[in-house]
This record gives sequence, structure tokens and C-alpha cells, in this order.
Amino acid sequence: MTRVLAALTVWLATSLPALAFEPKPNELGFQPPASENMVRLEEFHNFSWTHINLMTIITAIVIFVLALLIWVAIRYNHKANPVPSKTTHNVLLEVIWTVVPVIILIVIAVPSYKLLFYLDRTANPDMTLKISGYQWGWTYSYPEHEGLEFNADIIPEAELAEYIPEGKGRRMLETYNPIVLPIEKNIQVLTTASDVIHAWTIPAFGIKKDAVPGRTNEAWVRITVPGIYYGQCSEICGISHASMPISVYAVPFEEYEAWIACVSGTGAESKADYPSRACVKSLGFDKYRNLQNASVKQEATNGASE
Ligand SMILES: [Cu+2]
Repeated sequence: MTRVLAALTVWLATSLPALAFEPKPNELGFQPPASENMVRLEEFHNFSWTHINLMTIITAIVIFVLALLIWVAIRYNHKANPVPSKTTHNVLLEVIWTVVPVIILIVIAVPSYKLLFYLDRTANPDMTLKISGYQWGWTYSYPEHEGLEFNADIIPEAELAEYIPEGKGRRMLETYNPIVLPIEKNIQVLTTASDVIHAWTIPAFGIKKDAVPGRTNEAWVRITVPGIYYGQCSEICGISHASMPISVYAVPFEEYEAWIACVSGTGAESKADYPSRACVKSLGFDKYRNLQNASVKQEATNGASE
């Protein structure tokens, strides 16, 4: 039994395609985590011998139920068991199949609540990012910087090469104005919406937060790895639901400050149609596209040798 589980885990791990902070074809499992939030989410989900996790529990339940079904089908089919028993009650069995699931649920609930409270909010945010969803895009504002607010709409495939270094742009995931955030800072994320319910989601950050009109929801993230991150609206919100991606450049704090100065300044970039994109370009943040692939490769080799 344990050998089968181990073999299954190895197979799952090795059948994963190359890692990156973006969706890949035929992907199994999560994108690599870029925050403590996502590390903990993954730990709670992924298989491990050392702590309670959902993969072990559901795998055990599936194998157990499958074994019961096979046993019943073989042992009690019409041929093998022509005269069926008329038994209808078994007190011990009924108590067991009620109590055992309750125990399983309690075992899951304890780490689950711990994680929920951890993900809920950060006590001491270093900065705030306000997000408002609309059909079809996102409005971002940085309340610590008066007047710094922009819309992020999707770049159609045909225009990608105009805004992103050749061949690096991701179809259906890039926005004219990307968000720029600092790494190693506690970022408070506030979401709302102006028309219908949307959901602001970045898998690598471990955030999936509904954006509800007339209400403010809170999440937080402390990004640990510089890079370019993608997400998508995750609440079916209408015909162009698939066309409101999220694209984030996570950079060291000094570079983030340079970007803030650039977008809030009076320079040519700040007057451009897409000031955030213009500043990302002039500050050379697209270098993180290459770094990202290199560091992810590094991470993947480290993981394999562990
Ligand atoms: Cu939406």
C-alpha cells in the first residue's frame, strides 16, 4: 500500500512539465509558489509523510472505496452468491461508518483553520494595492501614492510583440498596464468591483479573492521571488471573462521605488497611453523574464536532488 502511494507520488512528480509562474500545457499540480501563503497551501494539499495533507487522505479513501467495490462485485455477484443474505442492520458497522468520517473531518479541520487564519490578513502591511474589477479588466490604485491609478486591459495576441520583448509575451495573459509590486514586503490586497462579481487570482501568490460590488475583501501577500506572475479572473463574470488577465512584475524594493517615481512623475513615460508599461520598459523590468526561467530551473534541479 505505502509502496503504491510512493510510486504514484514519484510518477506524478516526474510527469510534471517544466516549472514556471504561468500556466503550461498539460499541467498537473500547482505553479511553483512565490509566497509563504502558497508554500503553506501546497503543503496542506500535496502528498507528504511528515504532516497531515489532503492528498494522502483522499488517496487512501479512494483506494479503500475502490477495494470495497471490487470485493462486492466479485464476492457477491449473482453467480458467486446466488442466495443473498437478508441482513439489514449492523449496529457496530453503522457506528463505525458514522464516527470514522467525523474523525477524518476533524483531522482535516484543524490544519485547515490554522491556514485560513494565516491567509486572512497581514497585521502590519507595508503597502496597499486596491483592485477593482470591471467588465473587462482591472483598475489598480496605490493609495500611498496620490493619484496613482490605472486600468489593466488585455493585450490582444496580434499586439503582443509591440509591448513585450519578441516571443516572450504570453497569449491571453498580458495587460497593457502591468502591476508592479515590491518583493519582501507585506502587501495588503483590497478587492472590489464596479459591475458584477469578479475574482482576483494569482496562483503563485496563493491568492484567490472575490471582487464584489459594494464590498471590500481583503487578502495579502509577501512575494519572495522576483519575476513575472500571471493570473486570471476566476469568477465567471460574463462573455469576456477569459479576457481579463492579471500580470504582475515583482521586483526588488529599490526598483519598485524607481517605477513609482516614473509613473507618478512628469516624464514622458507618465504621459504615455500606458504609463505602467512605459515605465516597465524604460526601467528594463523585462530582464526578469529571463531570470525567472533561470531561477525556476535552479529550483527544479534543487527539488529533484532533495
Ligand atoms: Cu471577471
